[in-house]
Amino acid sequence: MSGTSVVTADLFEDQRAGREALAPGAVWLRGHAIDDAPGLWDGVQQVIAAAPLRHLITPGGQRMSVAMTNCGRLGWVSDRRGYRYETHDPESGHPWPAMPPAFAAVARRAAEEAGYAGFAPDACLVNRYVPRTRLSLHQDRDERDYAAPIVSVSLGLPATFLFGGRARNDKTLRVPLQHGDVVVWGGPARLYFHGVLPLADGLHPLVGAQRVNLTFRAAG
Ligand code: MD3
Ligand code: FE
Repeated sequence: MSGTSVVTADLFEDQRAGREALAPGAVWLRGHAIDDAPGLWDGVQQVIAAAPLRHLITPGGQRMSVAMTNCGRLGWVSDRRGYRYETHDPESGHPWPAMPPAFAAVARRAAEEAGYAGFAPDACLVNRYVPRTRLSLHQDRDERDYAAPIVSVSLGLPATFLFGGRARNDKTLRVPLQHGDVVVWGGPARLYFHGVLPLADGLHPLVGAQRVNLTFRAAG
């Protein structure tokens, strides 16, 4: 075998090693989007310029500590009336900004890698965490079809993700998500409870003192 082939084989092994099953249907692809991160980060700034990050209000009247915006045909919103997907940004009255082509490409490739060929997200929720921001345990149930997975991409500071089970009281697994990690949530895991612990202080060389998470959804 030539030296080049050996190197190629080793890289392949490493990539497979970066793949971990977290639960039935949930596949953690460590570092899968690391080379895409600068392009994704550019896209995030364009989206935020068109549809600024904002703190949504829960139906119970609480201000969410995570700041959010969306791109794609549909965007997730919350207010006193409930949780839902909308075609227009309620702050501006304009359609949500288009999904940058690089976003859809990364989501599609990751889904395919996890066994979901043909994933075509119509919504991308952008979540921004600064230190001490947390996301309490919840399920994602506002999408039309639970057969499609949700693909998440982490950028910036690391976070501890909590991954539970079908019931709110099920014990939770702690997953240290890092810049460039992608997780595909399909199958039974699609409806499992999950959340994010308060973000720790830090400074990321590309993203700064924050974490941005992209979740790609087939919502409509
Ligand atoms: C497991 N976001 O936006 S991404 C969310 O890091 C959300 O911002 C978190 O939970 C974040 O709803 C976690 C990982 C994730 C996203 C959706 C899931 C995990 C999931 C849906 C079902 C099961
Ligand atoms: Fe969620």
